[in-house]
Amino acid sequence: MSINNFIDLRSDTVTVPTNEMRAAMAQAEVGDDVLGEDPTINRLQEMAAARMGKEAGLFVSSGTMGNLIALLTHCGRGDEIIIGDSSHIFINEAGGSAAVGGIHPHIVPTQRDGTLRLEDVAAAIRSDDEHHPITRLIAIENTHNRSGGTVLTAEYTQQVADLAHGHGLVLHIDGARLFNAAVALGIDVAALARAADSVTFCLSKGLGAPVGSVLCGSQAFIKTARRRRKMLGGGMRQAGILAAAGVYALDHRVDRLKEDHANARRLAEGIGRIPGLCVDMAAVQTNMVYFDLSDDLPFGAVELCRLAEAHGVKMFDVAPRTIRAVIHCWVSSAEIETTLQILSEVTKL
Ligand code: TLP
Repeated sequence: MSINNFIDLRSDTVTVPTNEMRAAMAQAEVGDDVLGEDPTINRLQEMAAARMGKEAGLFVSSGTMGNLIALLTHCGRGDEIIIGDSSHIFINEAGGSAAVGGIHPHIVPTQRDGTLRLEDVAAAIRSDDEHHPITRLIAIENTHNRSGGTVLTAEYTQQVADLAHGHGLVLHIDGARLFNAAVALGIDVAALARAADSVTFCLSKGLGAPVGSVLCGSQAFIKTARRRRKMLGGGMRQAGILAAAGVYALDHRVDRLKEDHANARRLAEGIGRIPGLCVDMAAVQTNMVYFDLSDDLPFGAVELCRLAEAHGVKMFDVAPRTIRAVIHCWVSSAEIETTLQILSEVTKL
């Protein structure tokens, strides 16, 4: 099951397409998508919109591009967006919305469970004063990556949407792993997306496609988003070959995410039993395990990752004493056990 002979837990972005997915890609009907004539892309966009409970969808090259296009579509230069201080948009998207769109980020603290406190968001909304930027949008992230892959509920999402709409703002969801959230909650993904004005989700993470995300929203929103995508050079041509992997993923790879969640829990429980390592089990809700090195271990996260890699397990050090392990379809339950053995071995003093 491993990828290139490693148990690769760095991210679910490392997943490679299965033979069945590759066959679907090879057989895809294609056309010029800038002219709207790629039947496979059109199909993926329709499927995605239907799943999200939105009118329309737009196939984009990545989660980062989906978020950027959403922000460029909702906001103008000098407008302000309210986002979490540990959101992917704030930390990991190269400042794209500021660089490309002149959009001003107003950050509020992300809580341990990945939510933003409604009071903090409300306090961040600007008053009508010519000194201020104009608040235009609130963005939340579900699942929340840096909080451990934590799940935001439909009720919470609705509360943020009500707050946004009550102030004439829009709500965008970075739903890179929204299907993980829906599977963890055992609900229809549309229940998590419905209240938002736009949502983007990734095909190239736990769903196992090699490329792509879909941005969904109203017909009018997607019409403008298409123009923004073109502006960014993201108008692809016969990309139905890529979209076919997405269609296959939506048809065949969603329900199995629960296996990844079960494996993540098994890994977390095992790590919790290894002296020198600690896990906050409350944060292990989907396919991610963030764990800390206790002070008595004489080395840090970089060194532990290096030792584990030398034994065939790749992980990312995300802070000096914190490591992230992400479970996906190329990690078997047997490899969870192997990983635990290796971690016990390399942390022995
Ligand atoms: N996250 C990647 C890295 O960029 C950190 C990962 O390995 O987790 N939103 C969220 C919540 C994400 O976690 C990611 C990717 C994205 C957006 C961006 O997706 P891509 O990589 O397709 O641009």
